[in-house]
Amino acid sequence: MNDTFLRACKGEKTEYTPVWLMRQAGRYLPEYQKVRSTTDFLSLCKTPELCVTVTLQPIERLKVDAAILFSDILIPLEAMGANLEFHEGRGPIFPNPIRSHDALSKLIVPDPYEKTGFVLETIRLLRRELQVPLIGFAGAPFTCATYLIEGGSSKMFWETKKMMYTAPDLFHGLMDKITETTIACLKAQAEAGAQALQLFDSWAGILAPGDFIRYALPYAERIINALQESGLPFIYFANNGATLFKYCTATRADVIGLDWRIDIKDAINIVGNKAVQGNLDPFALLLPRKELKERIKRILDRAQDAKGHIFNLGHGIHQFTPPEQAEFMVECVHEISSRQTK
Ligand code: 1CP
Repeated sequence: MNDTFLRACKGEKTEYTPVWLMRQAGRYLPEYQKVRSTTDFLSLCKTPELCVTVTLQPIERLKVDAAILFSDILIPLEAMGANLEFHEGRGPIFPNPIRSHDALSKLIVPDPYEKTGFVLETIRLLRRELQVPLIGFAGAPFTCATYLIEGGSSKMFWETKKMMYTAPDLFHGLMDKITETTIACLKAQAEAGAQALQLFDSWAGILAPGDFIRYALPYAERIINALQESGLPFIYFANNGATLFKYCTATRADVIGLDWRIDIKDAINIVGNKAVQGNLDPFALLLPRKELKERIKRILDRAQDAKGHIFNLGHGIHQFTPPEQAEFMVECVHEISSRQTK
């Protein structure tokens, strides 16, 4: 069993820097496209055998040091009773956005065993196959709330901010229900065999620091605290969060995820005694190999003082990335970091 990733999460020394890629299973891989050509996305998420297949694809191809469960942050929201649709090329849609107390009252806090047993079955099956640790995950409540309130993806987040500022009781009520749902889901993932947990706060960066502290962070923190009893390393990733790290660091998360908009050394100075994960710009994978390798080396060099470093992209891999470039990235991280630690 390769436990480099787990040791780095805990700030222990490793022979080389472990690496995985956010969204490493997905559309940039032809082998994923092949599976997807036979099934729609939501059916894929609900078929454990297929989820196992697509989770394993990048492990075999890229030789990464961790696997991430194939699922989606929106799956628990559907289990809460929100109607979820995926239209090809348009991303997720909630046709009945949550914008009233009446709509909120109809959402439930689902039992993950009853409503999302397929996720737990995927984890159990994966643990029999994997030689690297398995990461379970959920969306952070703020990020999940934006999808429910906007009715899908957004650029402006008009409805979300309108609710925060003009109907705070409704907003906090929704955050509360999502938080309870997320705690139950992550506890169930831990029981099923997940070996680390990551909370994706993809849209945290649209908030002013004061609003992040007031409207988002307390809910993420409740989840992190509730999962302490699982004993699993916890990664908190607030995307676009250069101005938010100091608050994320104050939580009990073991690892702080970094996007690419901050120099890793500056981030480590803020994060201090915790491990960090990141922070290559996903588009850097398009660079000629020589330049890509230089960028990887620079990040590894500048992360030498970290309590632990897990190399990753600063956000998910883009769907048009040539897979060979991702393979090359993993090779470079392993090669350069093994030399550094000798
Ligand atoms: O057509 C397809 O095949 C669907 C594309 C796809 C995939 C491959 C979606 C729809 N979700 C996923 C898998 C997924 N999503 C994983 C597991 C795969 C892996 O990491 O290897 C994970 C961890 C997620 C997490 C996720 N989903 C996030 C947080 C991470 C991030 O990128 O910020 C978010 C915001 C989502 C919502 C979502 N689901 C799918 C899409 C296209 C989106 C994003 C929509 C948007 O930009 O608002």
